[in-house]
Amino acid sequence: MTSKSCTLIGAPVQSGASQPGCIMGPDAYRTARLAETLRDLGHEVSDVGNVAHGNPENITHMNQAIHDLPQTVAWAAALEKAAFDAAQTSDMPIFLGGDHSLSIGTVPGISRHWKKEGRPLFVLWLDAHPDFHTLETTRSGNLHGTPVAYFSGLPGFDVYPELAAPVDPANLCMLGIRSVDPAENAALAAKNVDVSDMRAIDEHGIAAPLRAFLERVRAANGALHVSLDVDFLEPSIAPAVGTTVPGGATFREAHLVMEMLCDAGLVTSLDLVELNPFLDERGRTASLMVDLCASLMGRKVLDRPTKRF
Ligand code: NNH
Ligand code: MN
Ligand code: MN
Ligand code: MN
Repeated sequence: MTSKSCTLIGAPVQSGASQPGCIMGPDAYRTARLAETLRDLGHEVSDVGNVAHGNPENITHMNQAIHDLPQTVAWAAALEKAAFDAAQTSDMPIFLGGDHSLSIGTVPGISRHWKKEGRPLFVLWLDAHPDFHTLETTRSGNLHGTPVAYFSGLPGFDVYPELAAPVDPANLCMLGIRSVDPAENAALAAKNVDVSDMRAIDEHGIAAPLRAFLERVRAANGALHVSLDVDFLEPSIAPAVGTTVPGGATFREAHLVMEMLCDAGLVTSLDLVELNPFLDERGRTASLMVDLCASLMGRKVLDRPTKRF
């Protein structure tokens, strides 16, 4: 792949998850040598450090289950700006999470940039969960369950920042889904979202739905944001996540997705989310996420280095 300018942006968000630990995510990726790995592939990499948020405002919502709303909204505002700014200057902003509530900021910032450039944004959501709750429907109150409903323009998000450029639900593709709450299921059906759950992937393979989606992105001259949740992966290969669900993507399925994305050359930004290093085993999940990133950015199977640790 041609050399890209990559910007690493730390987003140590954990207010959207039920248990602490994602705050350590960005430094785990640094420790696992993400920047050096991308440089070895010929890319120009700058690590701009971690984003910080402003003072949280006193925001409330009538759904009493919701927790940490003010802090999550403060993160969203800061990350929306960081994402918009990074997209002006970088071929490939890469957000180092942090729980998935960081996408409440990153995707809207990226989509504001592409609206200005006159290109539609498409989003590939690699996750066990669709994260399609509204503030009314979430029962857990964990706001990492809400980003896709919000940036797709569903109603009921008045307390989140105003969206400059909602993502058309027709421009979404979800792969790996296997834990869906009833209200999410109804909303996904109502918006006709392209969801390939694990049962469909078992039957048809992971390449077929991805290939069809990439053809749609290309036909529309779209930009493509990829949001990779650690729990997309089978827990036995990726234990460092608070919400493991059995039956996830295998090592090869996950690498194949990244290799096909690399070949398509359409990806313009990336979230790496939900890594909880407190739950990891000797850094293996962080290292796997770095290796998946390497496949996305041009490493071929035959170029994989022999592991020395
Ligand atoms: N749907 C569940 C909830 O709203 C799970 C969300 N958890 C995630 N999402 N890890 O990716 O709480
Ligand atoms: Mn909390
Ligand atoms: Mn998620
Ligand atoms: Mn998930």
